[in-house]
Amino acid sequence: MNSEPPEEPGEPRPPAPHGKPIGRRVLLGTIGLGALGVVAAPVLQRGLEGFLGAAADKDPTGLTGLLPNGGGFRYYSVTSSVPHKDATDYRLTVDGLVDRPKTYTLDDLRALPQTRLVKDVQCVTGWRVPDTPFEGVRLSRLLDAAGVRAKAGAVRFTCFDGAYSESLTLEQARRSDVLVALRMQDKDIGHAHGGPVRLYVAPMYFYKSAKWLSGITVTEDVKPGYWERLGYDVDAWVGKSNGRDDDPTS
Ligand SMILES: Nc1nc2c(c(=O)[nH]1)N[C@H]1C(S)=C(S)[C@@H](COP(=O)(O)O)O[C@H]1N2
Ligand SMILES: [Mo]
Repeated sequence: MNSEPPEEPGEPRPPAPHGKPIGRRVLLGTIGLGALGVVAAPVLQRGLEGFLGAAADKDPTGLTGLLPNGGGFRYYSVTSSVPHKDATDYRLTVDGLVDRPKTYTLDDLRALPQTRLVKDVQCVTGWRVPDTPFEGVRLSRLLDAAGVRAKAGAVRFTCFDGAYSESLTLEQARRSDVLVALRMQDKDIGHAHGGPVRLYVAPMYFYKSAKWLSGITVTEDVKPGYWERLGYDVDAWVGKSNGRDDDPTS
């Protein structure tokens, strides 16, 4: 599996990690037929493809991404409701193939050195928010503190919405532009944007940036996340993964 973006945009994209990549339109058709059973309902209500993906389809220019709709961001949640957590009850657990599993409170995370990144946010359906500041703790710092074991190869992320998950290879997870983010747009991350803590994977499509982050588990191999089981790339490099080919708005 590639852990760095291909050098040239014209290079063949990396294969999906498990099986053949599914094009977005094929995926939409599949969901439309209800063939995905249990996942279809939440996807149709709130999900990337069912709701906003369909909106993006009606806007092949991608210009809706530039409209003043809450600073350009669109709200996504694959669940219809998500509990609210704050400094009193938020917890982030780091476990799996590590020597020192640990549970952090929000204050624990705030006390660690914070890194600020200002990059573009890019959703796979085409909308983009340029120059968005994110601040938080480098994921690599939390991994180093936990002591990743030699046989580990990947990291799995889970969320307190109870449904979403994401994955990175260990090499991707250790990049300096991957944050456990506490702040976005120079504010504490609010509930709608996945607060109090979300992942921020700057070089990849925004679906990698899991909201309402509650678990970081070091694993041997990549466990495909929510959208990845529906055909999206684990290696979701902006402009160089399967979002691009299928999406006229990106
Ligand atoms: N827990 C969770 N994280 C998630 C999602 C989600 O549905 N649930 N959607 C992803 C997608 S597809 C996008 S584009 C961004 C949207 O973030 P926003 O709601 O802050 O704009 O969150 C990503 N992280
Ligand atoms: Mo997205």
